Amino acid sequence: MLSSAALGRADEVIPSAPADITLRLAEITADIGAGKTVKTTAYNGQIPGPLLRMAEGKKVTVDVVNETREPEMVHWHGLHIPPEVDGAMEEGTPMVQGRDTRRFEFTPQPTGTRWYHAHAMAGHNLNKGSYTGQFGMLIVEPRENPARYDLEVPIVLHEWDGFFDSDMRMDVDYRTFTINGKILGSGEPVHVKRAQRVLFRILNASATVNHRLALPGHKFEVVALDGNPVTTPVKVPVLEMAPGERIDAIVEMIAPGVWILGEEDDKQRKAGAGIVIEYAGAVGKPQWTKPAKFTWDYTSFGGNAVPASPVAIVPLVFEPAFDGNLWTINGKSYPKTDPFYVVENARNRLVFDNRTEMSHPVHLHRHTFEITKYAGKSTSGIFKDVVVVPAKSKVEVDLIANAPGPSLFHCHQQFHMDFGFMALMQYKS
Ligand SMILES: [Cu+2]
Repeated sequence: MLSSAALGRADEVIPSAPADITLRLAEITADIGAGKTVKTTAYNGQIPGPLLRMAEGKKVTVDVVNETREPEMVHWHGLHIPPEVDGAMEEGTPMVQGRDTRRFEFTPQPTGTRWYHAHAMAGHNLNKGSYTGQFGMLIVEPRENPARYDLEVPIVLHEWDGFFDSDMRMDVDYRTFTINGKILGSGEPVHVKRAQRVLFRILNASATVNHRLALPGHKFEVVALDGNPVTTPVKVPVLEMAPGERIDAIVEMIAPGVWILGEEDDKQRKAGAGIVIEYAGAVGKPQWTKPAKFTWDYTSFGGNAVPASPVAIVPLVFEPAFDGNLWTINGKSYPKTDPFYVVENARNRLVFDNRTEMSHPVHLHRHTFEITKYAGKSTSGIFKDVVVVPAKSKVEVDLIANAPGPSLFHCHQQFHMDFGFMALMQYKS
């Protein structure tokens, strides 16, 4: 506790000096365009929350002012920070009680596209946790920016008006989708110029929905996954992202016009999942054309280095339980799951063995892992904190365990996390 307390603090008593950042949690009625509003809890009265920029290795203080009646938690997704401030009750981060304020202090690392969001159980309440407006992008800036681009555009996906699509209440569906808090056609277009290199920083802040995005007439050069530069930047026509994932992609503006950057699925795009990209001087109705069939494959961005042998191999088996209402890790559902153990300062291999009929985007807090084998294919140099484990497949990831303390591991699909798909990773003593 002592060593990590030196790196991160969660204080109840607020010193008089103002914090670097203040996040005010309150219920708002947000105008999302097309005559629609949503009533939800959000940060600083806006959706998404403010785009935060922090400098690598420079300590920050954040005041979380909870103006709601309910205890809340802000999780710093993708940061390697101590459990006391990471933002997960299960790791020991203190909740911010209703009508209370707490100051968090930590040193952000590593650099890249990160994000912050609510971390609470929602169960069947579709107005809680990641179903709400409590999400925002966080960029941890490197001392020197390695990428060459002319314009940076954050793209944040979310959805609203959730409902259960049957009496069984096992699958959540949505009536409305937004990018950067607005229904397609309602927000300000992204203004670009011919020959510009535009860096899109894209975040799927959905509670439960996978997205596939395209921009007709253009390709995405994927330069980073979950904020971490890839070994082999490749141009692709479609980006695929599960809840929690981020993609940094550079688009060369080579096709003047007015376009829709949008979800491939017609139903979701027509329900709002898109944003207009407008070239200077171009006029007319935003154009959409369906992309050619494309299979997203993480390993296309990887290399072929052979990883060193791990000192420990940790199997994690995912199975449904009972009538499919619960998920299990190694035979048990959270909170009854057993912690799994890794060896400190060593290479540990986690083997995700998905024996279920659907894919799961699993997330490990406070660490970054490297994909070493994906559905039978060896790869290297792809560093992530969320990875989609396809149905009936195995994914192996290596992790250098250098952030002692409890770390939460869970499916980032909120409805799966809430129904058992969660366990704690601990360091062997
Ligand atoms: Cu899942």
